[in-house]
Amino acid sequence: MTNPSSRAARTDSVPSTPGAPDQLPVEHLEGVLRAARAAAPERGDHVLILTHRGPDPDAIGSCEGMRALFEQGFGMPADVATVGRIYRAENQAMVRTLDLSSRSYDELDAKNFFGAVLVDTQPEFGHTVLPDDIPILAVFDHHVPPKVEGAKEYEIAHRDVRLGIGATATIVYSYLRDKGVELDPIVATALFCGVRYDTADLSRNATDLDEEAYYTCFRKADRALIAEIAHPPLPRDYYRDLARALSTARQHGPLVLALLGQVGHPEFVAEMADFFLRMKGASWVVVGGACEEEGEYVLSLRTDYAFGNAYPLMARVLDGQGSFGGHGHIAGARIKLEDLGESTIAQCERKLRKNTIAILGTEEGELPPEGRPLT
Ligand SMILES: [Mn+2]
Repeated sequence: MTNPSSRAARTDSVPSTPGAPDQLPVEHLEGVLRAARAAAPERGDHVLILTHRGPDPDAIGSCEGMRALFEQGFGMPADVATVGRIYRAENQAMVRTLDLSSRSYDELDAKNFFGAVLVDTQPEFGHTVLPDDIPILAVFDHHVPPKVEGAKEYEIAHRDVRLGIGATATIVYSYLRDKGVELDPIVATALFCGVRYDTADLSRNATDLDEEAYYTCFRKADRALIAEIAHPPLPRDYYRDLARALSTARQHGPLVLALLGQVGHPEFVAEMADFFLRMKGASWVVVGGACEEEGEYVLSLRTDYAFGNAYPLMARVLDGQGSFGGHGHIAGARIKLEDLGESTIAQCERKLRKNTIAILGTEEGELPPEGRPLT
């Protein structure tokens, strides 16, 4: 997740690393885990590693790095568990080509674990499922925590949230480095992909530590696997959805609007938003699609560097419907649908189109409401 406009401020911000001033974060973490293990002899000796729903490369890479830290650095068996399917071809390729093993969250037996850690997310975030009966001992993240009135605040013994850092994988890398764990090619590749995708190859939000993680991991990584992950085979459905996105999208002055009806998965909506924003003359983009598995209409909004904040625009597009979040030039939203019938989706899209065009109307003057096809 990125916010280019606040790069300078974020890069200079002081990391909130836990522990005493003369103690390395990894020493504090190890102490927390050992104490929790000793305090709960009736529980299993495994640590559970969790991340947000629909994990991205930074989340997946951070999980694998953590697993290496616990197993090789601390001698503690660790399991990674994920919630929700991984859809994007690049992310699936990462799991497949690196042969990463993660368990489905639903199949876990809680008593095997004396504690859990969260990477690339925080317990207060809505897109994160927390275990009922496993204590969360540590959190590693680089996102700004949400301010929700009256929301539960979690007491976490080791909370390492560094807003200045480009990727959680970078934070995890620093623990492995400080503990002296030798990175094998799989772990190095996983961490490299995390830093690479969250910082766009160090082009945004990248600190000196991100740079160190990126180059060190790259040197130890398997380059053939990196190439495979960057250019994975795409399913036939992908081309069908792409053709529809291209024919459905309309340009209204600086806006590209593409409401796609039903789509295969939510990641496709975000991917198309990024894709359309690259069009010359496009300053902001709204893409939406209904996802059967989620029973929701998913929206992605992007603005270019000069255009400004995505968040207030998304508020106007939704006009009170659904839930949304965002920062900088990126915003995402979800609207619960009663059913996924054609007419329900069409009605939802009519409203969204009207709200979006209304924003233009006030800023761009007279524009044809039907817009101009891209192709
Ligand atoms: Mn991240």
